[in-house]
Amino acid sequence: MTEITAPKSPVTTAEFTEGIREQLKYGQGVTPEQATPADVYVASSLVVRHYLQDAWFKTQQDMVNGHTKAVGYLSAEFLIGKQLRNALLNAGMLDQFDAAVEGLGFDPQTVVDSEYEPALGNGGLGRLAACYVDSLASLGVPAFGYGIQYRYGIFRQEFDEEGRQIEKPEYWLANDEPWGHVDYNRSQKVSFGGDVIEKNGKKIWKPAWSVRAVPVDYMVPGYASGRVNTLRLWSARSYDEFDLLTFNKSEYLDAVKPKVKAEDISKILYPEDSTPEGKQLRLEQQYFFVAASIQDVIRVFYPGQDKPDLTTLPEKITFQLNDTHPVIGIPELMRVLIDEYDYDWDTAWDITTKTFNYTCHTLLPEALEVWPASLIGELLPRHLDIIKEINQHFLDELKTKTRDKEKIDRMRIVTNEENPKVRMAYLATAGGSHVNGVAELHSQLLKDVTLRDFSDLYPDKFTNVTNGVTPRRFIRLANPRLSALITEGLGTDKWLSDLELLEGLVPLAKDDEFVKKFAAVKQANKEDFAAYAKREYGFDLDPNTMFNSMIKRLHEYKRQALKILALIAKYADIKSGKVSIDDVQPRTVIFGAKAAPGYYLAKLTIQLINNVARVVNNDPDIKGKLQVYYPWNYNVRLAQHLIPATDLDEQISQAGKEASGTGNMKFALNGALTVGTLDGANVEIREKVGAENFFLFGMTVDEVEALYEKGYMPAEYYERDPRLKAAIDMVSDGTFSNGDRNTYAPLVADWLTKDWFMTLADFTAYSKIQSDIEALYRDPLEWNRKALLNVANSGYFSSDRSIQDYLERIWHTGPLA
Ligand code: DL6
Repeated sequence: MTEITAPKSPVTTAEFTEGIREQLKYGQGVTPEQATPADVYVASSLVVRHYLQDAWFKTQQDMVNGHTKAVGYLSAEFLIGKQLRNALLNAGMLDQFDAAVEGLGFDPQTVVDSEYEPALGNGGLGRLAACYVDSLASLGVPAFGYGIQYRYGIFRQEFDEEGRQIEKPEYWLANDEPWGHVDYNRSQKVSFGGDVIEKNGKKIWKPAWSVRAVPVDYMVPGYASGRVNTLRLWSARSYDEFDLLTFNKSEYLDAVKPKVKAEDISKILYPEDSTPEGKQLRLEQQYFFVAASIQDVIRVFYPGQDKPDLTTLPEKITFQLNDTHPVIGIPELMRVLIDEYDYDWDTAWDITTKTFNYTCHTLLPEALEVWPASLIGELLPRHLDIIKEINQHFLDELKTKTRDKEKIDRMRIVTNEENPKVRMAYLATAGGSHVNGVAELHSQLLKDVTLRDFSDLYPDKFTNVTNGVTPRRFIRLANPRLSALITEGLGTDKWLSDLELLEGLVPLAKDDEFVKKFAAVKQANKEDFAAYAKREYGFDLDPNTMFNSMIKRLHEYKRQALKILALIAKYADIKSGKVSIDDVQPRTVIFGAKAAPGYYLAKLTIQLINNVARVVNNDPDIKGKLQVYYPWNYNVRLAQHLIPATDLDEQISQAGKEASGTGNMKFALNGALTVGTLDGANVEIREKVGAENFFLFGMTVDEVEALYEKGYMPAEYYERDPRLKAAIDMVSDGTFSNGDRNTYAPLVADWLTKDWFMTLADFTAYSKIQSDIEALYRDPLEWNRKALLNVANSGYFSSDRSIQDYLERIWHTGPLA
């Protein structure tokens, strides 16, 4: 008998129906007959909120009145994805919703699809934050996610006639947004600019301007935990609707300028990912949300107290800094403690270092934020003072730990140069209790390379927490067929909150009948995806081909170029007759990726992929055996459709560059096989699923380093491998640019002369592994057996496990009693 442990629903179908009717009537002002699916979506969301309200109150009360330290997850990005279905699942109301909506004459899927996706993140880092708030609530750990409610999320990607990326604003708040509760009565004041004066030996900051930080609260219901946490996203509002003095001079437009400037702070998410960014507005955003969050925590945990005992702060909350973006929180907490609550330096530093921890999400040195001290001084003059003082104290401490002057100099938080800079990763490492990387390999490289001096002198600060993903959204919601089969195989659905139970599927990989059922699930998902791609993009995918996906940000280190060059080489093989078309294993390659708007080579790669797709898909010689599709505007929704339908996943970054990856985990959990390098979490995935169930290729971190050391000459690889040469020549000769030889010249020049991420050096190995992949795919039973073993052995990659690791290694707290 199958044990179903789904969360107990707080509502009956009749109550849900009545709730929708009420909301339609009093909220939307329409009758059920007049209502559109979008109206029903809004009404249903409000019904869900209504039934979560008591659990939300109780969670907050227990958090404030109890003795369990809370977690404050500070993140500039929360890529939460659509809310309704996820909230219904976690709160146990899915069936009631479906029945109620159908009863009112609507299709539940159409209603759910009416939700506009909040795209408040660039990629992995923001999506991880969303998985973590889900897991925190599901484990019953009291927590706040703190971030920004950007009015414009990551841009909407379109392609023009030439296949180039066009960026369009993503105004996701243009429609009703029923999830965010705007709480004007709990706003906070955040100030900027001005001067620091000294009075009676005390420094006093006289800011020049302020904005009002208004919290917009999103409920985060845990799966079957009965707990509802809060994601508090700050929205910037102006205090000065009008500057009346200016207005009286009849300069109307100037009069609204202060409002516009203040509100600009939460207007737009920076569309950068792993690229340096030095804009003032970004620093304003960072300070804006952390300053508001710190004040908010004091309000929540020390209500109504003029002189709270903030030495107890580290017992109330632990702040996790999600990358360097919120690191300005360290000097801010120091400022609050010293300037506003009169603590001395040492006490303030003790509180601060016990309260903060830092997660690093990159290995690219250029992605570690470094701010010009002058900019910080202009915007936050008191903070610059404090940072300089932290730097001085830190240097003094280092002198007690080492005599190596060069090392001490290398570790400066504020650099010693004419125009000094503040290294935010160093500030975070010095100012927090723990530093973690996001996969074993990444954490090791952080210690050995990026933060080596720090790990030498402070080895105990460093730890690892391998990333994870929530099985609720990425298996149960994205892949209902597989979920049902897992539950059938295990005889329980408890795996949704204890993912390591998937191991129970291992013996079933020997059962051909079960493997065939598993194969049937994949096939049905592929057919669904083909229908979705037709509907949404007009693509004609053949579900009887291998679906091979590469979805992630477009970045040179991730090496979409390797994939497209291998594809071109295959095309050239067929065209030249080197490979008979009858021997070609039919394959559909699907890309999904946005490039930062200013990232020229990445955007040129997008153009190339689109044009390879155009040429290959329309070439009658190929007879549909090789198809390339690039659905635009890759987002969480597309991921949820594509991942369950994928046979082969690409994780082919240069070893030592991808911090972790989380797509790799989602694919393995949905029964795709991975072709990948020994990079990021691939290393652990391969260990868990078994080397024989993973297609490994390419140089290792050590080999990459050795080649850099020796002097890398990409042109040698071009000359050495005729298939690579043929592929690059086709890019140069205008095959994919209507005969124009200039279009891709910068890309080709980069490959042949620079190729920093060694795409060319790994090409031959990557091409070779393709024959193993194709040979296995020709044996569906064996392929699916291995794919099933991927599912069975990937339970470790649940974000619930990651959160358990954070609780034990870093936060030292747990669930509410
Ligand atoms: O940790 C989440 C995610 C990792 O899975 C990716 O490997 C990593 O590239 C990404 N990092 C960033 C940081 N960019 N910056 N700065 O997005 O984090």
